Amino acid sequence: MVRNIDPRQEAVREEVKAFAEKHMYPMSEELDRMPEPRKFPRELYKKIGEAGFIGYAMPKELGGQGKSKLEYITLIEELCYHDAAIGLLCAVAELATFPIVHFASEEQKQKWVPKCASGEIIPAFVLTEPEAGSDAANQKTVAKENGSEYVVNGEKIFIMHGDVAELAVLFCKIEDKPKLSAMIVETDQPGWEARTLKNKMGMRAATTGGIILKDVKTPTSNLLGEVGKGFRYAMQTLDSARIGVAAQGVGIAQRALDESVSYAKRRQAFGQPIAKLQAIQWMIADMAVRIEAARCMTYKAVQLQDAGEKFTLEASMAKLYASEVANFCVDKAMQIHGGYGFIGEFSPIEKLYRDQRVLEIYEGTSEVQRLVIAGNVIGR
Ligand code: COS
Repeated sequence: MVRNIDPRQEAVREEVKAFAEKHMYPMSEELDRMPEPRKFPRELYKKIGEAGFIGYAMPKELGGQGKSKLEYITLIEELCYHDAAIGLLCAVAELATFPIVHFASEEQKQKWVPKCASGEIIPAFVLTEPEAGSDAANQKTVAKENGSEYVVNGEKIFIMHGDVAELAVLFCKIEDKPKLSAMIVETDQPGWEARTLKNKMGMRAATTGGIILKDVKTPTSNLLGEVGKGFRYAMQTLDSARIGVAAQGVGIAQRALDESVSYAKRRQAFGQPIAKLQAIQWMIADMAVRIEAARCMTYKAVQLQDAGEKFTLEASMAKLYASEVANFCVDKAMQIHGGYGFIGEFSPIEKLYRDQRVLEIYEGTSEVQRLVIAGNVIGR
């Protein structure tokens, strides 16, 4: 049972449920089991855009729905309850568009945000490199200024939607400047070579790309904000996106709990439903308590964000905790379901198990969250 902290959340849940029944469940298995080479689900992405979900938290004047971040986080939680990989399609669009909404010039915003919000174009947040994951500032990708253009060379990896994105918010160094900068790149430029990474464990509906940049050109007018502020923009974007990952965790964990309760009431052993067994009840109770705590932390972080207050610490705490809770709950759900959990044809538990694992890795590993938390608690 999910208790809302704001009446607007119920409307979001209803809206998502209706969408999920019509558009997500019919596609869910096909997208998860699609053989390699995997294809990005453009048709579904378009439908998500038409439903207004991609631009949910983006400003109305830029073609978004102008919803509060709390409503957006509820959207992600609820989408991920039904299918986390499909929910991720939305979360990635928000992650990639956030730096444009918040740090771009008015002209840049008008040019790109409405197209991202509607789902007409797919944006990607292009930060991680083969040797710069957690150590995000240590980038090797370099842009050289040549008249009115930047010429970019480098390599990026693990970029969500990077294989299909039409627009990239790219982080790199500009020549000899020591600090990162951010720029917008239209990916139809010669030298932009993107591929879909293969054999992903989970979250398969949302594809992941590897990108090589060979003399890729972008106008200097596509610089985002100021030279040298890229790392700060990336961190502020990730602060926001980490609440989204927490919401993914809450949605997945709640699904694992609901599936477990329903199964435990149906499944008979030793002459009674296993829900009557204390061993099962304790697992259900441990799941329920953790989900409640993760949900409270997630909503607190996003309420701070909506209030315009600093929320770096709370976002990291929520992301760390909710992703660990998702892992815990899915593992317990697997134990409760036994063989019916381990074999994918019988229940969604096997998919939940694969989908949740990346939450402790992307948008800052659990170890990075602990660094951020300790840095905020202890001080520098
Ligand atoms: N908001 C605004 N500014 C921030 C910030 C935040 N949340 N966090 C750091 N900054 C700023 C600092 O104020 C500092 O600014 P100045 O250079 O002007 O002083 C600068 O960024 C560097 O800060 P800091 O020294 O804390 O950075 P570190 O290199 O120590 O950061 C971690 C280390 C590990 C926290 C950071 O690199 C990180 O989050 N890594 C993970 C990256 C990630 O999530 N990757 C996933 C990619 S997306 S799937």
